[in-house]
Amino acid sequence: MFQLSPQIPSGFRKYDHLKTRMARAIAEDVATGLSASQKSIPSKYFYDERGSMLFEEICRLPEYYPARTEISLLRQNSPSIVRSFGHGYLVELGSGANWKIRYLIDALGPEKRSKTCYVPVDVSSSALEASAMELLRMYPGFCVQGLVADFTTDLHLLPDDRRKLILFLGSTIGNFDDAQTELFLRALSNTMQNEDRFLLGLDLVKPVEILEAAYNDSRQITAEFNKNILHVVNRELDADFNQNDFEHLAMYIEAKNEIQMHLKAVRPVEVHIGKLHMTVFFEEGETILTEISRKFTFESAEKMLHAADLEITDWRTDAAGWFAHAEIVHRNGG
Ligand code: SAH
Ligand code: AVI
Repeated sequence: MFQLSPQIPSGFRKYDHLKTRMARAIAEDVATGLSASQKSIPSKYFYDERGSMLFEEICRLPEYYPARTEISLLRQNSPSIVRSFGHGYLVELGSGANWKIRYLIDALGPEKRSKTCYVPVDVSSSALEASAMELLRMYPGFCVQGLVADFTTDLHLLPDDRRKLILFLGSTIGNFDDAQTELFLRALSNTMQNEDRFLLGLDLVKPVEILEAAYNDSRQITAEFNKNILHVVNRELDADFNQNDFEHLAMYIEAKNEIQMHLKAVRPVEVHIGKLHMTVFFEEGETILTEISRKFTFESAEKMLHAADLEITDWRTDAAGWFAHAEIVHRNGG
């Protein structure tokens, strides 16, 4: 991947690692997911241009507390996070609209900013490019090196010629199941040098009414977001899903500490997926699992991180204890 020359370049560069691989990946993932007894489609396919915009709208909803709660944490704590980082690479995994990084870039101040390069990593090339341009309008001359890549498989592409602060915000780690979490944290841990830092945003366990309202908003934007995955499959794989055949379902499974989002068939449905030469049948009431969103406690976070040789050095929550930022080092470093 890119490494910086002694002179930090200003402006935007993009490295697209997915260009040729995405079409094959979605075909394989959808074929596997829709052949299982609990049908599923991976949540990373929400985020085409429309899906990324719908997610931004979700972040502005009154019911979706994670976004504003995390922003309040960043507003308060960015100066101290930046003090312990210094300068180097600010790597943001699943960077989306880049709203949150601005608090850290502001906290860097002009001198450290001139020695820092922002590396947004996202599957959504459109979101990555649009938000990089917006960032450069706000911070002319800043260095932004975007990486279009899948953070579940491509962390080896991260640069390693300077100190890194790796950010994984929004509790996106909650969208992984156990096996994906383990693989992801192990790969991340392997990319971390002694002096690197990892800032992880985690949505915490809380009363079920608050959690379920966040995924069942009154304007039904989350329902639109959920159904957008059917548009993506129709477009990418020449399928004929009809949105009206499915309804949005989101519920908290207390035994697993996770929200599950499904699309439920409201009648018997037959779908043809042209590029897969596949026909899929749904009984009335049958669902497609589109996302899990796990909720954490300090103990569960510490356990998953320890398993990957990662150590929490700071744990900050808002006053209500709804959302946390864990600052993390490699256990052999720190
Ligand atoms: N970090 C932002 C956005 C969270 S939404 C925030 O906190 O508001 C999740 C983001 O991760 C989206 O931008 C989506 O495109 C990206 N994403 C989802 N799965 C991904 C994957 N496997 N690899 C890279 N990016 C992914
Ligand atoms: C990106 N991710 C952490 C969000 C979440 O809350 O799990 C995605 C989302 N799904 C529905 N609303 C928001």
